[in-house]
Amino acid sequence: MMDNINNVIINKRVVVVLVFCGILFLNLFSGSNGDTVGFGYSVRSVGLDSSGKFLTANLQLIKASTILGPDIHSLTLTVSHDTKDRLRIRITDSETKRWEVPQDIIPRQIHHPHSHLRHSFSENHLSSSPENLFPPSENHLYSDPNSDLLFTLRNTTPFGFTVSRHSSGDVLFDTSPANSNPETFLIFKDQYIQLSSRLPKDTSSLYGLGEHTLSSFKLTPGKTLTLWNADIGSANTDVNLYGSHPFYLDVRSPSGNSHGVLLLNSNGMDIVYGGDRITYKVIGGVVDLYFFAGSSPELVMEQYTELIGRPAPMPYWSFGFHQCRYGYKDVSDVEGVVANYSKARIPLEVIWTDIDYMDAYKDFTLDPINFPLDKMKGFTERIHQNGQKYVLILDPGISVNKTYETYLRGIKADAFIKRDGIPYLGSVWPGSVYFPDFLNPAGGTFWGNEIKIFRDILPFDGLWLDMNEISNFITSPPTPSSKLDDPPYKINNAAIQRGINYNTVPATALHFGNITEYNAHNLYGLLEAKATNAALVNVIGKRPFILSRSTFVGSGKYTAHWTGDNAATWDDLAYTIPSILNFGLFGIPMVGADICGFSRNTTEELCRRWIQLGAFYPFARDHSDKSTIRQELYLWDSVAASARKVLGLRYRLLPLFYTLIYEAHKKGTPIARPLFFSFPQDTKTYGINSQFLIGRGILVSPVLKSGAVSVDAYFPAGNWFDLFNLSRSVSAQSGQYFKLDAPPDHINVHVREGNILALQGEALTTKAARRTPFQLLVVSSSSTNGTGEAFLDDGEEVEMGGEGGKWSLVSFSSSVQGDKVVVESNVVNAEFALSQKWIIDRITTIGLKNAKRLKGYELYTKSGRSFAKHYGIKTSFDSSDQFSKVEMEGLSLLIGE
Ligand code: MIG
Repeated sequence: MMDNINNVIINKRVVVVLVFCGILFLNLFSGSNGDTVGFGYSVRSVGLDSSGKFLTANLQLIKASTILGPDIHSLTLTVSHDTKDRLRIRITDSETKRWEVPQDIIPRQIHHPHSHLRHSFSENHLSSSPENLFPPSENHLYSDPNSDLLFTLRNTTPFGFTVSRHSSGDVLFDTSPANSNPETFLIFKDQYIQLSSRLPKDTSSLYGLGEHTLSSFKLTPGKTLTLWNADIGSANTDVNLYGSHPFYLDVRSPSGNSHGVLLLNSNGMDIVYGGDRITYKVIGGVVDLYFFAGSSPELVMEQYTELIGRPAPMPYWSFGFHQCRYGYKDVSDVEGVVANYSKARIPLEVIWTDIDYMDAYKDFTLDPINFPLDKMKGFTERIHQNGQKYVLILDPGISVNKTYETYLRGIKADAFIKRDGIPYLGSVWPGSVYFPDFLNPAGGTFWGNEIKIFRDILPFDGLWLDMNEISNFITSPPTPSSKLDDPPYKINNAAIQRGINYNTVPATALHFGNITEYNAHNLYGLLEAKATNAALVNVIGKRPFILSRSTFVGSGKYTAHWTGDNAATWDDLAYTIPSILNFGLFGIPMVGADICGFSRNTTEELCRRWIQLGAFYPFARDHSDKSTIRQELYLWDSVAASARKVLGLRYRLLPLFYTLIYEAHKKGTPIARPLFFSFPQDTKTYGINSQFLIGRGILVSPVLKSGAVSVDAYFPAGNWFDLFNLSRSVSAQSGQYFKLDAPPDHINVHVREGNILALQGEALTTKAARRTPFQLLVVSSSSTNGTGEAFLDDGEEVEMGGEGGKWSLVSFSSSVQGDKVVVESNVVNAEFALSQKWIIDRITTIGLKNAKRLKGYELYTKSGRSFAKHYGIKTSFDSSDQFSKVEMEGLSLLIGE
């Protein structure tokens, strides 16, 4: 009986929802005169531009529609093979210049919209026999002999194209109109652009398109992913958050061939992902699509960051452990935290202050009572004496206050965003504020100057940029005469089609050069980070460390990122893995989530599991909200003990983390990587959300559930060794799940055969850790040769691995030759490493198969055969596991040799 009643109620709900959807559909796609949102375009003429490099075509509107505004009648399509791995497709208004991401933000080739056609084909010719559009030889115009990407003009009426992979024939992107469904047509209006592609549902796995908190790293069908930078806590799943990254990685099974797709557009958009289709619905700008050929995920990242900018190098110290909290009361509160870390023997590298330090929340000021200058000076001095660092927060809003010098200088420089000819008045923590306009050169200069003045007073080491979406406590009413504040297509802002002006600077506000906030909104955080980065190079003269909440395509060139306001829940703990992996794909490899959770009260168990995982985030910071209980790691004995253990391993791995940011800076490869980066042909890795790799071969398998003391962890084929206890191993014949013990104090971290790690010793600061000898861990493999690298420099020179810089790169390799394991090293720029006198004092070789005993060893250097008499070398041989381990201690091999 009860069941029946429930059924009836549920059925009723379903009916109501369906009717509602029907109404929405009618409203959107059929106006009063029965027309639809659009009818698409037909191809008029095709040919090469005057330079002979671009394919260009003219597209004419088939029939006008008025829904979501009038259509643009004539479009120009340009296709170019920018590099052998990058294909670009651009579509814009043939007559009128439209907004695009400025060239100085992301430099790229100019596609002239009005280029002359060298060859052109008559309209009749086109529509009568589209297959024979080009004589076979001319067909090559769409391809490039060096490129694996192929553009095909597929349909002429309505227009549609495909991008395919030459080598495999795989269709990567297919905009052919389907079943006269207007949802699949190209629509191009001033404030609504629609582009839709078919996807092979069963063989394509998509990742990216952020920023969102999602429970699954692999995008799941049936989602609308909205991109509009907003101050929405990341504890909220599936909604637009602080940053916009219209980039996805598509991994095709079973080959593992991967490609990337970027829609370079800064306007607000909804991206509807249906599994078998992806549809962009954008409220401005142009279609500027980039395809990155891969075909490995790593190569996609290299190609993507070649366009958008390689990730910034990070100072060595930024890989230490960070502690922050919103609500530190005063200087002695903060100093107490630092002292307690030291007392508990838990590594603490960086201490942060949130907006509490400011005088009435004004940037570049100090609270005269709780954070007075003299005490802050003493505090930073002691911090620096300990070898520690100090980072503070800045919000973009400048308090409107005639006694505030920063404000007065900003007014004088005319540095603020305007509306109706005067600075736009927002409201944030200090009350009324103006926002610096970073599109205005004067805005950047003003900001940099304020940073300089403040840094001259207080020697902070890095800057934290919050609220830069821009977050605003008020929503200004729309300007009635403008369609910008309230555009015809409502993106799904905050999942409820909140207007785009909601709690931000209104779309009709103006930046320098009359650029509207409507167009530039999503760029603000990127521009603030860029200006701040330049300021820090100028003021400190060392490699900058910046942490920004809001990001856009290319932000990684200037800043690190944290995932914002998560909550202290087990679900939030799990979401941090997809979020961090996504930022790796966005070219922002230095990323972390607030360890132990930001909002809500954490618990001892959650905080313990969180530091176990967080110790392996590229950026590791404990941070919490003002209204929550304190959560510094020393507060619970079990958390403290776990922290010592896992941060101990992190600090031993510092040379690896640092080498990975070097690799990221040179090639765009993320630090924290999805398993498929190293195992693209293992399709079972495509759906993994709860494990990740550090670099190529370290697998982190955390506990993400309350009460759990074991973990079901997936291991791609190979032999894997517990990094805490080198003699515990997991052997996966093919990829398979293992149930591993995960007692309360333990996280499973394994290294795969074929890796060579240069480790250093544990210490309480990175500076102290860098003074310890190196230890080489060779994870021998009978099936693959081993490799490993260590990048070495002083950790803070502005350039990383630049020309004329003081750095060394050591490459290790190992191979099994008969009954020998041969380990070799090669050094580029040895001078720097030699000058530091860094030595390797121990070589541990694990993973030896069928070894009965160690017979001996020989040591050679490049200068010739020299049985360097390393007296006192202690060797030990251990065969207790299925594998054997050999240890050589007491060495003093120069790592630079
Ligand atoms: O309105 O500065 O995400 O990390 O502690 C909240 C106070 C402003 C939001 C940040 C958070 C920070 C907090 N900020």
